Amino acid sequence: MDYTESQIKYMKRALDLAEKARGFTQPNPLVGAVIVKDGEIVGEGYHHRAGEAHAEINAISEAKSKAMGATMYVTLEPCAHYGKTPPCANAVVRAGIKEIFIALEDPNPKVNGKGITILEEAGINVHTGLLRDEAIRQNRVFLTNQIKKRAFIALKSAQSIDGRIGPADGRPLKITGDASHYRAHLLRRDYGAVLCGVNTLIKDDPSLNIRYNISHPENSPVRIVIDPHLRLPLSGKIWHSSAAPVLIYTLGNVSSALKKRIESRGGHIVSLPDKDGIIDPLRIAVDLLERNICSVLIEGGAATLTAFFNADLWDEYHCFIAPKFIGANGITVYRKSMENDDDAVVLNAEQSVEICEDDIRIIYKNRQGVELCLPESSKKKALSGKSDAIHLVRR
Ligand code: AOF
Ligand code: ZN
Repeated sequence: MDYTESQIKYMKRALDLAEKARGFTQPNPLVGAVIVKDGEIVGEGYHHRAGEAHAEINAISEAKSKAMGATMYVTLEPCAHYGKTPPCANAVVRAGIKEIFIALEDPNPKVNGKGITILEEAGINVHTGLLRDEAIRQNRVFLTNQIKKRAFIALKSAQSIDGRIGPADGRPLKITGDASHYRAHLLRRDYGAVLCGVNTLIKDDPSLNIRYNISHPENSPVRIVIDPHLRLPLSGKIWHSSAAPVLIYTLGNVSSALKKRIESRGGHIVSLPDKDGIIDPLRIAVDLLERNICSVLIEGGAATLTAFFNADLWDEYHCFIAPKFIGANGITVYRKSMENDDDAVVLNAEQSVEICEDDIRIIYKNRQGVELCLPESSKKKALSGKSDAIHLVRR
């Protein structure tokens, strides 16, 4: 279907409204709604946080009786279930909406087309797919949680132009500049947790918090360490800042004395089973979602990033590149050796290449993204392998 400029404009407005609540709605999606009558917006709303009213309800309460005979633009299929709030699809029918544009179907099994059926059976003219790709991108965390039943995983590295994240002896070295550093802290705000491996914790002594006064006081990301043999020092910076809880994934049993010492510092230990000598990244990703941590930013080091690349357990990769060579004896981001040509890990560039003063940031996305699990129209586009920006690597 071809959409008019004003239809696109109203759906963009709905997406912008939804965006206002970023960081506050999890585990729920970001949703925005706009009601238009005689070429004028008569009601707008968005979902502010989990447990509160859904977007459509907020828009309908603003439009009041003007919703009768009007058109609604909503970024996600109206829900069909009694959850923390009653079904939006019924409220849309009751309000007298005559036509509705929906950007994306809701894959939540409680909804999954049932909302659209309610609207159609009530005689509403329903169109789905307007700005669908934008809606998929906006709700990639929610979609990953619903479809893949695990936390959304973003990887991040700061590296030299020759792909090194540090010198051979492992001593910390500032690779990227201040602008990238600031950008990386902004990035942390978008995730439910920030994670690193124990080697990075020992070598770099990170706080894993958000600095520059840019955090939302209510939702600092949980700090997570993967530490199979509980080697983490009990004196590091991570224990000094009380920004957010510290979660430690380890293997096997933990002595009760050590457990007590960690817990007395505010840490929480989660033991997971061994898989080929490491903690299975998938178990971590599933466990995170079970704890209502819907997304995680994994910041290194090389062993941790490689484990997630190898398990193909990542959704997005933020690669900051500084204009420096560190040299052939530096540590590479990806540690596995290639045995034959097919072993190459191939990434798709996504959206944009951002300049951070002297550095650049490229966002890559996994070729097996959630788009592939969604209905036919978006599937075709995803399979074509094209992205909106520069396609850096092609097979
Ligand atoms: C909508 N509009 O604004 C949102 C929807 O626990 P509840 O009752 O808030 O339901 C949460 C589920 O409802 C969530 O998993 C998703 O499927 C849908 N969210 N639906 O029509 C909204 N936030
Ligand atoms: Zn709803």
